[in-house]
Amino acid sequence: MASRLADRWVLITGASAGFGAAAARAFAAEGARLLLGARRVDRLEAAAASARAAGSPEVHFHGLDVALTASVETFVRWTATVADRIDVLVNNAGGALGLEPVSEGRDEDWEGMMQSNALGILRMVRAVLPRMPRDAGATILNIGSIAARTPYENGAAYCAAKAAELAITKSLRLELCGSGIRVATLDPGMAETEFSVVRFKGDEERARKVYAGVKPLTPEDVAEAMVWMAGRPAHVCIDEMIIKPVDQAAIHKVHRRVVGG
Ligand code: NDP
Ligand code: 8X3
Repeated sequence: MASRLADRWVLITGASAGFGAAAARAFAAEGARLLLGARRVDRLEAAAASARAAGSPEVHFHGLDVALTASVETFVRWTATVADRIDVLVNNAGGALGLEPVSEGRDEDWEGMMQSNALGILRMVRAVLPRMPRDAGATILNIGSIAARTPYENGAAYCAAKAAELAITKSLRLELCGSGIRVATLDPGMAETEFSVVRFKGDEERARKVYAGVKPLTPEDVAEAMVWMAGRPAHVCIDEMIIKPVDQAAIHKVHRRVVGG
């Protein structure tokens, strides 16, 4: 049976790395057509090439900074030059900046996290909604985090930004009830991507320690869940999915194997 996602137009934000780049490959393998956005255009070019190799009939990419309204509007206007509609919007762009107590927090980190993880979703949805078909299985899929549900010390601003993502998702589902557009959140736990390198501002050794002795989720694990959620029959909405590694029973309860043991 042909995939329900075949020939659908799927827009993925933050497609230059991690979950977003893996999602591009996974939707491509279903035969979806892709619109990819992120700030690093050279990395988008590589992600687009991988997606074409994975089977997408059509892949386009364009620079996008979801923290800037003008950039979002330019991006969505550009989509109209290559695609007649947007069937699936994956709001994946985001991440964490810093891991400090509030007493030592930096305004630019707090503002950056709110911009990308929360306000970016509002901007993308506002711009894309006029281009989404009604009653045809259109999907808005927001990427949250278990951090939205269990706040942790030194993560106040990131946890708050992801809690905002969850609230935005729930409000949107109410606003769009009757439109036929489904609204979902996928909330991962620990996954090894560039997330920790970005959080620790390029300190790769510190980033590696986050995953020491653990078998974290891979970007492909998360992308597989995205494809499944967006590929349900048009009348079905998977409102929320939490996906964690088996080694992470809860945000603070991570089993670490002794290295070499
Ligand atoms: P990565 O750092 O590997 O990827 C983040 C992506 O977001 C990059 O493509 C980056 O592209 C993009 N991005 C960041 N800021 C912006 C912006 N302002 N405008 C456009 N694109 C932006 O991390 P992940 O793949 O892990 O993260 C993807 C999402 O998953 C994030 O929302 C993150 O919070 C969430 N998440 C991650 C978890 C993890 O453990 N890895 C767990 C739970 C949730 P560029 O820099 O080129 O703009
Ligand atoms: C990323 C997972 O636990 O680092 O959202 O916040 S965590």
